[in-house]
Amino acid sequence: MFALFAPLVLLFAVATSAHADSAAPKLANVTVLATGGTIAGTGATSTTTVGYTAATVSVQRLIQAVPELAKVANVSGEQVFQIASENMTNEHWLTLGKRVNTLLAQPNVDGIVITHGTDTLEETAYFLNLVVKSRKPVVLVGAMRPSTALSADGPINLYNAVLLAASPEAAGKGVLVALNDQIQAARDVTKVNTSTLDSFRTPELGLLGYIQGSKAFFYRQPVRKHTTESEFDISALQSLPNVEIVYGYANVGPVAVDAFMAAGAKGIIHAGVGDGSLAAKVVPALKAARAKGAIVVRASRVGQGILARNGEANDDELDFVVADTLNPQKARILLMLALTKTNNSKEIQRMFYSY
Ligand code: DAS
Repeated sequence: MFALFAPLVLLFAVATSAHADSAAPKLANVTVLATGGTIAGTGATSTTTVGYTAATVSVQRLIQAVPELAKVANVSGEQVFQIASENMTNEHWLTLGKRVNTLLAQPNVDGIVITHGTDTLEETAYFLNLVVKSRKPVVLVGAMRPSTALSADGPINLYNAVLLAASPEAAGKGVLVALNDQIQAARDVTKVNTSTLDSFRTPELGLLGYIQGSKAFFYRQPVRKHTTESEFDISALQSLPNVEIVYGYANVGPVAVDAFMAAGAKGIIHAGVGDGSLAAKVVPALKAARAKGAIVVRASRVGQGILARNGEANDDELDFVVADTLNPQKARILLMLALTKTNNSKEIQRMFYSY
């Protein structure tokens, strides 16, 4: 009797499974590149939120600790580095940027998440924003508490970052930073607190959106050029030009500028007080640096606002560049990449108004 119905049962089974397959959305392929940091950190007790060891947990264990990842993406992991991010170097950035571009050129990679220490996360994010040659999502994520802590933020931050990297809406918006349920732009985000969960902010220019209930919500997108619009190419680079930062404060003198120039700096970022003001005692050293061919960029230690050209100094006469709204650490990154293309100060000023 069953033999009569077997073909029908088989037909029904095939039809439902086909329907089920067609109903179930295909998950994006997301690669997690791990570099270390607090998100991979461990402490002696569950209440150790300072004085822990960063960069001890492997990428596989980070992924295994969040089984929910399998619901939002097909996740694979690579341990690129295992360092506290205060030890990030130009060489690390070149290695990471080249790996990201190699992976994103593969059709079976839909997005990338980079787990990273929070101390220099904003810098790595901005560097990648200028050198990634793809519109596919690249999301940097960290944590403010080590993996062993009560209410560790790493697992939910990683889940949100993978979900964001798997989201079609995240494509073409430049490199993104996702902590604390917020989506920030690589160019403008900065760490504003030494230890709290909401340390990553974009104080005046604003975050891009939120991640809530396993979904990404965008409300704005970056204006400045990034990723596929960028003129910078690191594929053939083995090093980056030596650019250093000098800090402005009451009573500052020329020693730091002179020392950096003696060490072979090709660019000086001056993190000045206020609107990038130059103390009279520093100006001769900066002029001498420019005369030796170094590019001098006026930035501000203040943190927000436009650095006005020909405001606190006659940049046209001094042949200096101004950083626009980039903080000193990000101005350094743009100047390093600019110097791989040109030594022309007017061309470099154009770049600071474009990226
Ligand atoms: N030392 C910090 C770093 O690796 C730890 C962290 O906050 O991630 O950036």
